Amino acid sequence: MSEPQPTYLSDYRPPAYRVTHTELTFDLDPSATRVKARLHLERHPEHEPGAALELDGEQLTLKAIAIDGQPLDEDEYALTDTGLRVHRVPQRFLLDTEVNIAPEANTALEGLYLSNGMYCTQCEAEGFRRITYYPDRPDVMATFSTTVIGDAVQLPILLSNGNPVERGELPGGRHFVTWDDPHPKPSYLFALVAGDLKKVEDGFTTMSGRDVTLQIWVEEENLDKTDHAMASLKRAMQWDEETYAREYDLDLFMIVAVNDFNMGAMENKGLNIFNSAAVLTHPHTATDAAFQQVEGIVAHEYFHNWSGNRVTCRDWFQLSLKEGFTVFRDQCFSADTNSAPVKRIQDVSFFRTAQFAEDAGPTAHPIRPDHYIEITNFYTLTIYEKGAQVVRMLSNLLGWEAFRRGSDLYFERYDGQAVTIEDFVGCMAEVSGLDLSQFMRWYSQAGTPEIDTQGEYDYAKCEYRLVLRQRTPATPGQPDKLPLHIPLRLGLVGTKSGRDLPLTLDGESLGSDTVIHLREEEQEFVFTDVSEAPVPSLLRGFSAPVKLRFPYGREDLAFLLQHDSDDFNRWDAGQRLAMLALEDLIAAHRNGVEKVMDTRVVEAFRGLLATETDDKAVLAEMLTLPTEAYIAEQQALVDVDAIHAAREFVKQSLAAALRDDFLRLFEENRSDAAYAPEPEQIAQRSLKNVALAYLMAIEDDQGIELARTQFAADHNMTDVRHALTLLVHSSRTDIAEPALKAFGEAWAHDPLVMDQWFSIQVTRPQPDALERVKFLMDHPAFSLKNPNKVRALIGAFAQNRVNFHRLDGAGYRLLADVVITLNQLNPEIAARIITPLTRWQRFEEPRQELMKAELERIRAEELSPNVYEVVEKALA
Ligand code: B3K
Ligand code: ZN
Repeated sequence: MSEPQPTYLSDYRPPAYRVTHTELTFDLDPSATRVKARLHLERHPEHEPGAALELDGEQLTLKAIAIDGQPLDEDEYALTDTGLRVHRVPQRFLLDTEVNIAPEANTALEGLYLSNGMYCTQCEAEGFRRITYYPDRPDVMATFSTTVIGDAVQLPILLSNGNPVERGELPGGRHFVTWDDPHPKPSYLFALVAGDLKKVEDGFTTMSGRDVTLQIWVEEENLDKTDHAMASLKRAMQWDEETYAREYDLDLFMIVAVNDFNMGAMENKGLNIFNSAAVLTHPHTATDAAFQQVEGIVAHEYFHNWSGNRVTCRDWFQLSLKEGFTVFRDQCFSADTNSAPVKRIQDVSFFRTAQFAEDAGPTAHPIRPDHYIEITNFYTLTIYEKGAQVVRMLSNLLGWEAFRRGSDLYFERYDGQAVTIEDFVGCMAEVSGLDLSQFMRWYSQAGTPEIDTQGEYDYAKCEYRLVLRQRTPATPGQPDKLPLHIPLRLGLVGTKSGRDLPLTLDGESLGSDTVIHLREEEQEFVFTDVSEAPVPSLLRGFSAPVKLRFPYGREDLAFLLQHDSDDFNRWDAGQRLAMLALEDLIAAHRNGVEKVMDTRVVEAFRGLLATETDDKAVLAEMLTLPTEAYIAEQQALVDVDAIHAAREFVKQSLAAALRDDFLRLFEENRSDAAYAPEPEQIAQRSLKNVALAYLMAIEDDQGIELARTQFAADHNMTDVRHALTLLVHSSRTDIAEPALKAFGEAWAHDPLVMDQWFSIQVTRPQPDALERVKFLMDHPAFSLKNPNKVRALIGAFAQNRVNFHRLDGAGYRLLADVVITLNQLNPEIAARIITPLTRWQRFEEPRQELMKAELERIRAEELSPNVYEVVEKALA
């Protein structure tokens, strides 16, 4: 393989030829599927006559090619590894091609492949070029007509985008269905599914009174696991009508569940294809978190119908245009259907751990990158989650009403077009009159801005002075950064009253909760008429994706934890307080000094446990300590063992000091009610399970017994999995092993439960975790060809802080071995699973050297562009 070359945003040119209509015929066969394509092409008005026709195509065997019915001579076109060029074409013409492809040999799971005997496709971003020769770029939008032919017995169901218009029998036991998709779409939204599938059907009447048939297609044994996805889909359809006035536009909406899938799901027009893990749920097989995730992903893919499909991206540099906006939409939907503060807490906590780490690592990139080698590597937390944070900032800057007008304008003006981030932000500027030019830097500048804040109360003048300084650290390729426009939501909480104080800035009174705009490198804000000394509550609701430092004392944080009117910041104050204690303990561990628990944390927790609360889900979050991964993010250099020891110590100290409170909490929140994935029940279960985790922290007989009983009661997967995890992660092998064995045997037939069984074992802190991974890689339920299995076993192990980072380097070696194998089988997954190794600079010696050595070993292989790009960056 030659060295892969980058693609640059600055090289964008409109396509020379556009496709107005695409006719496809698939004659399905595992080793030789025949794909006939008839493309209706015409030259783009901006292009000179005589431009050659360039089509993308990979791993295709060309059998026939003709223009306007005339077969081409060999000297009239040229074939390369990446496509096909026809030297001379008319202004308007029909191109007919016929190619052969081999779905059964497709382990990359891009293009057309086989999963459990079922044919399916994944075309985003550039998979369609593995199906047929085509201008495989999002700014070419065509209507599609697709005929699928297959064996009538093995493949009774034949699906594609749009509406079925014709079906019939064919000789040799074959049959066909023709589908028509009237909405022009880019090739990345094409989909085909064929297999022995069963459906669950329901309906939805849109706001204009049209009846839409909703279908979820699954393998027969999963028919009982579709209720929640169907209910979520209907809620999402309703929500998008109520919130954005967006209505569905076909008569049929289908979801198909497949076992082998590289990511969560795909928004193909009218035919969403889902990883079975992102759609199937049952109280006995899926946890509350999985139920909520399914709801969010079903909604996300559905919302793409407008933000992505009707209005799509001009090129892949604009990926965040559809992903950032759609994540923002699904986050708001989930906040409206569940506990809004908890949704925010969970999203932010994940963001600050994982996206901040990406921004601080060698693959840091802006929300709109300016070059890439392999676009598949750019489906990142930055594009998705930071992109969503930026849209959220826009919605807050404009206010909901103006933001809605901006989104209406965007959908109306650009319907059926492929557009850019400027087009989107332009609509927001146009409807609001705001100058968003500085704001645009959020899209081009990588890295997490850091804000240093100082605050001072002047008793004599009754003034509170806030000084803010922003700085974005250098990231690869971007040494110098400009100041960003950062909206900071805040309040001042009076230390006497415990209430939000009225805010007056420059003579203007702003209520008790306001947004200030930081635009300069350094800015001062003086609040007047502040009647008592306040503690500032800053960055409420995480109003901007930044790291904010303020020299809070522990009393200040305990105070905010008790009094802040913003639930998110109450939670955050608790996290900051715990972090201060954890930092002391990490230092003590490193210096070999005896660890002493900070009583203020204990008292703060006691306070939380003593107060009545109406949102149990928020309380459960407040009682949860920062994860080891989050703590690691806060350290200059990561000392894995010290972090683990410190966190365990805090957990055990809290458990010992507050044992009776946790026991009471556990008992009060136990319930025998039939399982329902409803917010109140979920909240109650999380609170009970947080309590159980503390009770198990000291591993006394009573804690063990409660976990054992909860596991044995087998009431629902949330409780069973939590109890089993606590047991397996404890030192009580005598109880854990039989439970694990029983669970593994009972669920051997269910791949999604087996994924959980794998993860539970390989995340245990005990030193045998790595040996278990090796052992389980030979388990009949494991396969490196299945991305879910790779994530459940290898991905989960790489999150096992103490064992992945073993000082003998065996954890790193194991991951590198898997990357080397997957580089051949499935480059997309290989380039993802390697991430933890790329963060080597964050660790202390000797770990740095060990990790680097494994990256170098990978680099010596013949690499796919995907892995090549990541490894080169990591070692640069
Ligand atoms: N748009 C898809 C992701 C495609 C990833 C391709 N490697 C799912 C989503 O974001 O909805
Ligand atoms: Zn998406």
